[in-house]
Amino acid sequence: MNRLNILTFPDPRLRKKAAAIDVFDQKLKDKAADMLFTMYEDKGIGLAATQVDFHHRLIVVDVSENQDDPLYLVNPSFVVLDETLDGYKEGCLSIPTFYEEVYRPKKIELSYQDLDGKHQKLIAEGVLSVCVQHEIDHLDGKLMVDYISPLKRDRIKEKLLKSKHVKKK
Ligand code: GNR
Ligand code: NI
Repeated sequence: MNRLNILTFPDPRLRKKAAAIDVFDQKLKDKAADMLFTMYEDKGIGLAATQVDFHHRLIVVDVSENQDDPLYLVNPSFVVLDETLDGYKEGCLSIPTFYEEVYRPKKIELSYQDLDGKHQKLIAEGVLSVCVQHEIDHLDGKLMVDYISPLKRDRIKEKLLKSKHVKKK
């Protein structure tokens, strides 16, 4: 298993739109395993392929208490079942040390494929719903700071550019 490098805001590669996956081979499973390993190492509850510079529609999530119940989502999409907006103080491994309140629909029905290409559905609420919506945003090049004011977003950008978290080229 390999630890993957996580891109940090404002890296332009975080703005790329990920492509659909249509080959379900061992390479895909290896990438998913590397992503899960990286996510656990960094104490995250979700990780989108975009964050590790792999621009294909793959997400790993684990919202379980003991981080022993991973979910692999390929080509995920959702419909909103309860459009009530719930606020949640979100963090992002690509925006280290910043936490911002984001409002998202409360309940969704998620459709996705598993690592064997089999179609699956899942109803999500609470932190799973929050996390999956946050991850699908990543696949579309969207970040949680896009939901806050441009002024606040620019302040976060400037701070991260000056901080040790951002790898200089
Ligand atoms: O680890 C993470 N925690 C988190 C907390 C609240 C809302 C969303 C998240 S996802 C984040 C990991 C990450 O950056 N995934 O893209
Ligand atoms: Ni994130």
